[in-house]
Amino acid sequence: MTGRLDSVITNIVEVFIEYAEEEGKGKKHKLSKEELKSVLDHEIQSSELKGEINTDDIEQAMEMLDKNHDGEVNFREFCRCVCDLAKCYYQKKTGRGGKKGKGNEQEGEAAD
Ligand SMILES: [Ca+2]
Ligand SMILES: [Ca+2]
Repeated sequence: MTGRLDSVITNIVEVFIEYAEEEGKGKKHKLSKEELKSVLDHEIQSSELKGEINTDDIEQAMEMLDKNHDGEVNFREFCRCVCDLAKCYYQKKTGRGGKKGKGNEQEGEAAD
């Protein structure tokens, strides 16, 4: 038996590994700009989520995700990206946690 979260978690890891190794250039355990574009283009298909990340401007997406500014997206940064998308989707679905802080951490439990 595989639970839904089992699939989510294994998929996140497998997708990251698969794309991080894709081009053989840059670091194997990180996503280069090209690899990031590739993963976003191929592995995000719903228009709702696509709207959250602009892959036409991959420079900007990279800047947003590359928290430690080494020019690549590591697994931690990738997880944050997936998590942010999940939060966006949650907000859209439930209308909760409205404010969309760009980049800055805010755990939305404040005055609702
Ligand atoms: Ca790579
Ligand atoms: Ca980075």
